Amino acid sequence: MVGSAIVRRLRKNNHENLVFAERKDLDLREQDSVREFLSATKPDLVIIAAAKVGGILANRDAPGDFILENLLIQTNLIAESFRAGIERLLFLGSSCIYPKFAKQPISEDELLTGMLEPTNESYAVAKIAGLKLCAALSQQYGVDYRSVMPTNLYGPGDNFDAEKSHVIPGLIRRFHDAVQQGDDNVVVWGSGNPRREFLYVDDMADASFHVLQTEKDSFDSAAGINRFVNVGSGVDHSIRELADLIAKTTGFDGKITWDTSKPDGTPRKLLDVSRLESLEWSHSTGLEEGLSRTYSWYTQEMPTSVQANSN
Ligand code: GFB
Repeated sequence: MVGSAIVRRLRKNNHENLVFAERKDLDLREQDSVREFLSATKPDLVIIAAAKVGGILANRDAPGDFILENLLIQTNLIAESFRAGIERLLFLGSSCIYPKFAKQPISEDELLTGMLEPTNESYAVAKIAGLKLCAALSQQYGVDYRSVMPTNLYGPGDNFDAEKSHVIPGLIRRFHDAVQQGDDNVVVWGSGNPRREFLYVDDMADASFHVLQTEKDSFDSAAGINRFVNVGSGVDHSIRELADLIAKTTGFDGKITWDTSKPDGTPRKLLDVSRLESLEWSHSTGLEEGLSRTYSWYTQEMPTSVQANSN
């Protein structure tokens, strides 16, 4: 989802000289394959949008896969870029790097100040290692490896699996199916009380592009020693509010039942985006508009075979 959005954004600026690898063509978990790919394509700049991602249940149930695959993907790309003499790199992390009870809104200085949320500790540890690796290589060897920490992302190209996905695609899928099948009840996980900040994926791509365009001195003075900035909208919503908005977007007017046997996860995750604002970037797509665009994509462009099989 994010990689495709970044490619769209780069093409909008007439950057046609792009090389990218899709999962079927290059296994980023294989160090030799990554080395061969970089040596054959010789990029000036590497953007790491690839990761093993999933929603709260996928993370909770497969901690081994989440830590192992993410460490392999990012370490192979960062280490092999460094070995190949590539001076510039952008690593995409996640707002789950912060402590479960971080002070809200969460500033970059909250990193490593407390215990992580247990449901996504493996993923978070991998992402922390990735940003630290970029920062340490930059500090020691003078390369320019930057990181961005996005809040919860959504949009076209997302994974709409009913169980393993994040909350927005999971609920779009379930509410849409209920409307199609004439069901008057949809089950939503948890208590409805957790609060999350959501960012439309094309805004994330725009922010990534903006961070890459920023002069090194300006980036360094905003991002500090760990060389990363938060990317978010600065606005959060309860899951209850989100479920109501998705019901409205999909035309569902039945009942919502809360399954409190499912985990809530972090109580609140709202990023402090003042560092990015100091670099003169802010988001442009509000949640209602982003949901409506995502739902249009889901109903019009996502192949029906995938819609039918993605559970
Ligand atoms: O999107 P989600 O899985 O992300 O869940 P996290 C957000 C909240 O929505 C949780 C609730 O409180 C869920 O219990 N929720 C309600 C649902 N219904 C659903 C549903 O049908 N599907 C899902 N997925 N949630 C993930 C991390 O945490 O966020 C990842 O596990 C990553 O590692 C990602 O960082 C951005 O914010 O809880």
